[in-house]
Amino acid sequence: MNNYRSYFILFLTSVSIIGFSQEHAHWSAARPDGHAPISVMGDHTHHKGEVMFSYKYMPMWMEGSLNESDAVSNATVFENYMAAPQKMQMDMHMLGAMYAPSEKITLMAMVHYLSNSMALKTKMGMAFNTESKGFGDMSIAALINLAQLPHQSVHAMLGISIPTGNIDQRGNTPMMTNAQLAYSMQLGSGTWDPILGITYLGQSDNFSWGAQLKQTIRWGKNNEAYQLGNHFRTMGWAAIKLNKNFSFSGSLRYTKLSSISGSDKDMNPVMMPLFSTENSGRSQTDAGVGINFYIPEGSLKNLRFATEILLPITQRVNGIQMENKSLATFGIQYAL
Ligand SMILES: [Cu+2]
Repeated sequence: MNNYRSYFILFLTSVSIIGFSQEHAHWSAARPDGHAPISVMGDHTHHKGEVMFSYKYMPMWMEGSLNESDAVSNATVFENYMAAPQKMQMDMHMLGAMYAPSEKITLMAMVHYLSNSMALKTKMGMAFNTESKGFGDMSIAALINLAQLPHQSVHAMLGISIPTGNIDQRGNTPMMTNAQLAYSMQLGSGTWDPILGITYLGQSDNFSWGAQLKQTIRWGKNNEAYQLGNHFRTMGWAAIKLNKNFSFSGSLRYTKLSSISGSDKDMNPVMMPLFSTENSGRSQTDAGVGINFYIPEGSLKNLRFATEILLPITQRVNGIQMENKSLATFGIQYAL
């Protein structure tokens, strides 16, 4: 009991020393690990009057099919479907802007440009490709500072995804000309979707860490008569500051994507697995490593470059869906 009491007193003393003895005791973004791993959106807030622009390129690769969590062959897919997806690459380009009208609130806007390509094979052995590209859904959000503790901070995210992405992407296949492409090849949700999140950040002299919970809530049905599944993500990360320019990060991320409800009548579910909403919804855990580079002074002050790669450790899909292989993020950020 005595031990606990002395640890508690020691803890309180050190918190008070950290809390009251330092001039700049607040959490600070002005260091390489002052931003989370680059794949995390809305991780940081800005001081009043600050503006930041960012560009991120996020390619994602998929290959082969899973039945729940087991790999399945083309032959198995052909037992029930006319075609089987082989490989898919989804490239996302994101342009973002942030502006803080006050210390309490930072506003964010993001525009997405998507380019998707899927290689398939028919039951008869013919290989073919489908492609889609164009603007995806835009999003706007407010980040609200809830707490500024010594070297720690908490902020909430309140946002909305605006259905600017086209959901009538079509292409020619050996089975049909001008066929509606699969749900995952479409460029948006077709619905106005609220986004809610909360982020916690902490840092010491040479380390930083954080966690974020985020939920996209799909709202109503789109004009193709379906609704994408809710999208829940939670991630935790830790980074080591090597010097004033570089930091390395490690992260863990859990994603749960719920099933699609309703269905697009232009998609015949026996054509291929991804045309059936039974084959939608998945959960996945990823591990990531990243590097952040930051320029703290000079004419390029507040310019950042960062990259991160996330690899799935476990994934489980509903029915038969493609297997996720990896997600990379390359980003540039510049604050004025
Ligand atoms: Cu920013």
